[in-house]
Amino acid sequence: MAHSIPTVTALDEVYADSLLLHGARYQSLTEAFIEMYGAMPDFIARAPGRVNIIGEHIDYCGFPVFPMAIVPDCLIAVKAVDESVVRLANVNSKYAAREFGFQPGNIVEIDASVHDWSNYFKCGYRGALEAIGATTSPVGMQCLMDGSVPISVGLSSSSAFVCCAVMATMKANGRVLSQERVVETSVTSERYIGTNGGGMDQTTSIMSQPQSAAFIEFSPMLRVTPVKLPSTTPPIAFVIANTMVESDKVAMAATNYNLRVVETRIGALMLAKHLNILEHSACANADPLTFKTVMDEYFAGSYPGDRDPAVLKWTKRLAAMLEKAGALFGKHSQGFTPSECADYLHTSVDSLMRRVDVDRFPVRAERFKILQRAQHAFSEALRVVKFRQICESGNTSDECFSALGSLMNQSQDSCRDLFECSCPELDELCDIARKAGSFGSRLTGAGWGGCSVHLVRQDCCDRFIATLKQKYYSQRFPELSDVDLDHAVFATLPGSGAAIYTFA
Ligand code: NG1
Ligand code: MG
Repeated sequence: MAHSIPTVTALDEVYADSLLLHGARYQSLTEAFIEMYGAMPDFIARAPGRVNIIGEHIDYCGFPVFPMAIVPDCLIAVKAVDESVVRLANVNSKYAAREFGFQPGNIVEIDASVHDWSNYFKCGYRGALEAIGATTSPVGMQCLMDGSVPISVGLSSSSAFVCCAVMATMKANGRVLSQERVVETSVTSERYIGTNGGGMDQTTSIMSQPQSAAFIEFSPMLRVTPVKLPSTTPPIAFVIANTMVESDKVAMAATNYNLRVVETRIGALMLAKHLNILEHSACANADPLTFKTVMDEYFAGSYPGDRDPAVLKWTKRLAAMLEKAGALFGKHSQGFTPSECADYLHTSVDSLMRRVDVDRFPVRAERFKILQRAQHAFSEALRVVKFRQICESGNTSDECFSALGSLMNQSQDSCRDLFECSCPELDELCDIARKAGSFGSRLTGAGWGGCSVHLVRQDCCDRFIATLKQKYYSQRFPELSDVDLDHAVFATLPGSGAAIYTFA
């Protein structure tokens, strides 16, 4: 049966680039939707994945990060219907269709211990209903998803999905909230899955501007500044290379991701105590207390650096924090036991653990390596600020790219040695990449596997990628097909942020 399908249109013309790139995908998603549900969808929601250029594991410390949206994305075609059920299907037959009913007034339960692709949708769905206060009489929804972000490799397929579900649910229920509210809702929603994430991925997905990376500040409030990457001839590109080591962030959360969050939080409490500001209301009432808040409070008021240009101010303040952290934690390079931390803070282990959310996000560790985590966080924050400054300097010489690359390399070293979130495959891939001509190479996303990102001149990309295939992939993963390889390693430029598409 032939259907005449109206053309998909972008609500806002800045988002038209995604349509140009993926017009065919939108049309075939629409056709598949009609095939499945027998009617046109009302709209298609789109949210992209991201690659983090620099600023790893510091979003939850309150420090700025510098990611960009990528072209691969999550699309959900949606029709609002008059029944108390949400139907969710995927164009990829690997993911079986799901449906869940809802009772007026009841929230949707998410069992994070049972891994299922629909959990991410449920997170976004539940968060969106809570945000718009529509838990009593939401509409039913027919949904069909098409995702192109590789899964579990640090490119934020999860956040793309959650953000998309949040937008889809809000739109289906006739509500439009500000971008900031959508971000906030998506961040809280994704925590239902069991990881205590920062806000980088959702902010990038929702708020990225076309052709720009995003300098994201979280504190004192969320602010996104689009930053153009230096434009040169020949231009530069970021090559993403997947180690093919899957890192299951949810399953490993207690010893990896959530543990790092806890280590930085306890570090912030102890540092505030050391600086005699823990009782100040800015620190006492902060939930959570982050390194950034401690730094701001310590320098609040009459610090002479207040009149300095931004980069100089950051440099002075972060250097001072590094020194203070060194003085406080330096003798404990083996880490602190939970009771050592509690004693220092004159509190009990139980109440300290509650303060850092361990009841909601359990962790497992004998010792917290606070010195190393603090050193990473403060030095990484400085690298982010410097990276942005170079991008905005207007300098497009090779020296400028070497300087950017060197910051990326330092970030990788810090992730490997201080934050301990790299792995042998990531280290090896970065090594090979630097020898193959990247200006800089590092892991991207949470780490412990997943993807790496490399700054490369665009006219060298093909040769660069060929070298990685030969030296890394054919050695470690000779079974990969050419198609697999094209998904594993590819060049990318900044894509645009999330949008809702309707039909002309
Ligand atoms: P991944 O695991 O790559 O999606 C996570 C966090 C980010 C950030 C990075 C590390 C979520 C949704 N994402 O990303 O907030 O902390 O790790 O920089 O938890
Ligand atoms: Mg993720």
